[in-house]
Amino acid sequence: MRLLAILSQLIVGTSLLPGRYLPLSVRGKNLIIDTDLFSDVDDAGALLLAATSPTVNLLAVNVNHPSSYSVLAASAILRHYGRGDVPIGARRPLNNVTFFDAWSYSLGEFASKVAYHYPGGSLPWGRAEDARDPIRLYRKCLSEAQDGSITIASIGFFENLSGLLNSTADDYSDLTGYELVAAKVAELVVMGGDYPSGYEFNFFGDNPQRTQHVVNTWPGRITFSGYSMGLNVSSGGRLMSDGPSSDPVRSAYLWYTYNVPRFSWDPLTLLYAMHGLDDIFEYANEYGYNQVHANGSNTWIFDEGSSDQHWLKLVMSREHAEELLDTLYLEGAAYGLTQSKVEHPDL
Ligand SMILES: *[C@@H]1O[C@H](CO)[C@@H](O)[C@H](O)[C@H]1NC(C)=O
Ligand SMILES: *[C@@H]1O[C@H](CO)[C@@H](O)[C@H](O)[C@H]1NC(C)=O
Ligand SMILES: *[C@@H]1O[C@H](CO)[C@@H](O)[C@H](O)[C@H]1NC(C)=O
Ligand SMILES: *[C@@H]1O[C@H](CO)[C@@H](O)[C@H](O)[C@H]1NC(C)=O
Ligand SMILES: CC(=O)N[C@H]1CO[C@H](CO)[C@@H](O)[C@@H]1O
Ligand SMILES: [Ca+2]
Repeated sequence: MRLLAILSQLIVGTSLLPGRYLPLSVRGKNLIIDTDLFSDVDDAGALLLAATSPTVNLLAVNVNHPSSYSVLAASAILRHYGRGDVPIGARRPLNNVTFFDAWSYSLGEFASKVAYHYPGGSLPWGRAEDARDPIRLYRKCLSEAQDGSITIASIGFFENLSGLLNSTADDYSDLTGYELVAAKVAELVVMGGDYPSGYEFNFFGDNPQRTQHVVNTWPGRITFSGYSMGLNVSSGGRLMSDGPSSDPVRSAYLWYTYNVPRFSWDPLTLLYAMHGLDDIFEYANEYGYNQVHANGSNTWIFDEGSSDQHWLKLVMSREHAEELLDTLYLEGAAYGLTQSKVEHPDL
């Protein structure tokens, strides 16, 4: 009954079926995600999109928040969508901190609950320390890939990426971190900052020096997804109301927002990282580059001599973007029902 209900939902939404947004050129795109998966649930939505996309080759997920629960939640979510094979790296030292919304008191905590209620995958409950070293994992994936073939989606902090840039030759590669990135990474897609200038949490909330290091010295193309764009698009409502009750990302949204659709910073960033501009986005600028200051604020420098950095803006209406994300979440959740090898609680 539940499946039938979902299927009829999807048929009603066919005008937005994701197939329409998948240019053949991006099939098999190699993607690595660097996520905090801690204070906001939008990382969970982003992981759902990437784990269930038929066109993405998800090579690794690195977690850039040191909570062990973030790491275990990543494992739980990947496993649910049949991607328990995707290696997970964790920033160290790990701690057992949980999110508490001491700012608005309206939001709940989801990472430890997802980790506890959906335990499993490569890092089951209590086994966060088994996660890989994120720098080693980056170096392994990059060294094994063809030149210019990797997209990295950064949807959190910059500790691991900064560490990657600073890394030196090892058994995976003779190249330094800068050389490896320059050779292998086609594009870094960053959720962070505001455009053309602003002061946003991912850039200042952890260690702005790391942000400066990564954004100001990255040797290659970067595309930014800014605060205002994600703030304009709310998603997750239909996943909460109509999604399967065994879905961990649906549960995460419910625990976090208590049924209120949530801003879509990370899911929009993943849409671009997976599909490019397509009919969804356009570049808001022709040239210039982003500069991050010591306090984590950012300013666009309109330098005509620089053209490999852009920030995104939506070309579809916000309503259309919301409907697209909600449809993709429901499709991903339906796919999860076919992939999950274990009984999950109906929460
Ligand atoms: C976190 O909790 C786990 C499981 O209870 C425990 O093994 C680990 O030592 C804790 N880590 C820290 C840093 O307290
Ligand atoms: C890497 O080196 C840069 C420049 O010395 C420094 O600013 C940055 O903090 C370092 N990153 C890490 C993760 O240690
Ligand atoms: C947010 O949406 C409104 C209404 O569609 C639009 O006018 C505005 O430009 C959008 N802002 C951004 C940053 O996308
Ligand atoms: C951060 O530093 C920059 C450059 O010094 C400055 O222009 C900006 O006003 C500062 N922003 C905040 C929020 O402190
Ligand atoms: C906090 C943390 O674990 N940071 C690490 C990120 O990666 C670099 C390179 O391995 C380490 O030096 C940092 O300690
Ligand atoms: Ca995030």
